[in-house]
Amino acid sequence: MANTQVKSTCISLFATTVLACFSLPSYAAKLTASADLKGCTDAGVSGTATLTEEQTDEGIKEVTIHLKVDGLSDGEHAVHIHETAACEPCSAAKGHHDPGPFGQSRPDSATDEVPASDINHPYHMGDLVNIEVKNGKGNMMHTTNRVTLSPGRLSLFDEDGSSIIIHTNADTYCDEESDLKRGCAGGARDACGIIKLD
Ligand SMILES: [Cu+2]
Repeated sequence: MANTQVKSTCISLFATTVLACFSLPSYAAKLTASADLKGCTDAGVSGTATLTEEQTDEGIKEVTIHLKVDGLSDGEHAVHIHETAACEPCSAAKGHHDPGPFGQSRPDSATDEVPASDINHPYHMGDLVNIEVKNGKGNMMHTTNRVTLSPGRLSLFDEDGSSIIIHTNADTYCDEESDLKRGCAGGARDACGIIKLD
């Protein structure tokens, strides 16, 4: 009797070990990156972003972005991944991450005399959702399959890297049929952080 019990315990332990071995690779495959954000004009603004890539059972790569920011004005602010790993000045981050081939990456035309005719917005690969700031604190969690951390056509780590930008105003998601309304992608830039692989 005692022997049988020991045997069945061993079998179930074995089964647990095998299951654990099979589920390990999905954890090991997680790729992570992060960014420290600083204010573009206000030194009182700071934030962090963490980015985690996971693969679905079908092999689709999804990146979950967790963004926290302190010191911005209350309300909604546009958030995008911009096309260059540079934040000094914040305009150095250039337009929105968009490997194309059809789009232009520059929808921010609040100060331009002629609006940019960038009809790809809000469908650039780097276009995210607004972050809401309450009592000076903002928190956003968003999952996208438009970008990857791993190598490939949608990778944020292309030859000139990428940055994350928080804008002064909300992204109204610009659904005009032709030229976009000036500033519909959030206008001026409030905070920027270069995205780096962990
Ligand atoms: Cu932007």
